[in-house]
Amino acid sequence: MDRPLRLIVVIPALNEEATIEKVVLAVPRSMPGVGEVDVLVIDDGSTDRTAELARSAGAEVIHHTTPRGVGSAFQTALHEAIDHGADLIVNIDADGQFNPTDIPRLVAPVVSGDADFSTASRFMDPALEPEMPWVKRWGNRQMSRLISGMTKQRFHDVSCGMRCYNRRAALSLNLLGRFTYTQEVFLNLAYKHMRIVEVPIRVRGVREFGKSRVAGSIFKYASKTSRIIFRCYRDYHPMRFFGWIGGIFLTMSVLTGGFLLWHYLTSGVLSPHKWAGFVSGGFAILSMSMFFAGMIGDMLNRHRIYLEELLYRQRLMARGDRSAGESAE
Ligand SMILES: Nc1nc2c(ncn2[C@@H]2O[C@H](COP(=O)(O)OP(=O)(O)OP(=O)(O)O)[C@@H](O)[C@H]2O)c(=O)[nH]1
Ligand SMILES: [Mg+2]
Repeated sequence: MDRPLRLIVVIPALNEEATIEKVVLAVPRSMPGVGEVDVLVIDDGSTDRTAELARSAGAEVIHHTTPRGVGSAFQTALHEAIDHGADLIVNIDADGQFNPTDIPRLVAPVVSGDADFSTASRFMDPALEPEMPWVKRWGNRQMSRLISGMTKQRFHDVSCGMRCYNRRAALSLNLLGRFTYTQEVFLNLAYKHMRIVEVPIRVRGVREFGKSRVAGSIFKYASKTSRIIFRCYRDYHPMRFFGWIGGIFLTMSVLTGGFLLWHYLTSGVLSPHKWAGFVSGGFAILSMSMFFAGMIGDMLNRHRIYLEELLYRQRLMARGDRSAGESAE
């Protein structure tokens, strides 16, 4: 870039008056490779003094009249930061779990051009693993395993709310999850072959004040995030997604059909297991319909790629960026 990079730090916040001021004030205003630093707080209908304290600490505040979820808040933050001309976007939480003075370490691999996206990692370096309830630690590990399997890349922490995006990564993100964004971002960027780097950073495992706004109920968190993750996986890899389900149905059909065939070959009659023939046929039909769903999904996926490319170029044009040549995927 022939001009200093502009960094915008975005902070989604819901009733965080106890910590928001300290977090905004602690954001370093200069760091290597960065010219300007601004802070943007996305206040999701907080009923306490979050917005007022954020503003008095020097942040710009964007309001959602009613809570829409941290996923929606992050989407607003992303679009606002792009419209504000950000070259780099960092997101951190408002509850003080992340130390803003770690931002220079987080952005370094992106500023140097080694990565399009970097995330703070609580589990990459065992020496930095934070104290947290075992179920949360286990849950985080399962999420990392799932996303690593879906992207065929090894990740240690896919649920941490402290990340940095370069312009290409930010402009190519198209997120749909309202409840949260953390894992969907990984899938979105990994499927677009963005260079992803984890930076081991010490994070406070349990928030200092109040109860979690996102992970209050582990079951609610698990079910809502799984829905976001599997819908994203389905859209990017429909043949794999429906292929898996179709394969399970086909196995059931072969097993029940095989049982009936074995019974017939050993006894010379179909009774009393004619039911296995109907069940096998039913599973075969389900399996075929899954394969057709996969084919249709694959056709839609091609349109998704065209659309995302269009969106990417439209966002570049809107910014008056000369580098319209580069593509999102
Ligand atoms: N704008 C907005 N921000 C939210 C919402 N829910 C949570 N947040 C913010 O998102 C960040 C992460 O939420 P947390 O509740 O800390 O979630 P967590 O870190 O997974 O859970 P803890 O470890 O218990 O803190 C915090 O800054 C919250 O204020 C929401 O609905 N809207
Ligand atoms: Mg938190």
